[in-house]
Amino acid sequence: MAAPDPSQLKLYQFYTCPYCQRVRSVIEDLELNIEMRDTLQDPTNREELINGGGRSMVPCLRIEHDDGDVEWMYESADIIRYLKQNYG
Ligand SMILES: N[C@@H](CCC(=O)N[C@@H](CS)C(=O)NCC(=O)O)C(=O)O
Repeated sequence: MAAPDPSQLKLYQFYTCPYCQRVRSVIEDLELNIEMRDTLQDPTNREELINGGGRSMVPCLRIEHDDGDVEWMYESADIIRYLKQNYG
């Protein structure tokens, strides 16, 4: 499946989480414009994450594929690999 446009990606995260920092740093390096959804500052984002992905753990990358399918990717290492492979 082709990688979606970065506007179709949302990163659920919060500022002080070290795993989130690693992912944000790669996003910065790749100069990707990805919407950040802070789960500590905005409880609505946390609810969305739990309802959609099944867990409150961050980071989590919400990927909306071109066919409308939504994927919730947990684990910083998996997210970093996905970003580098598809947008690097
Ligand atoms: N193995 C995970 C660890 C992520 C993790 O431990 N995140 C913490 C914040 S730093 C968390 O979300 N804890 C709360 C929870 O699991 O609901 C990764 O590399 O992404």
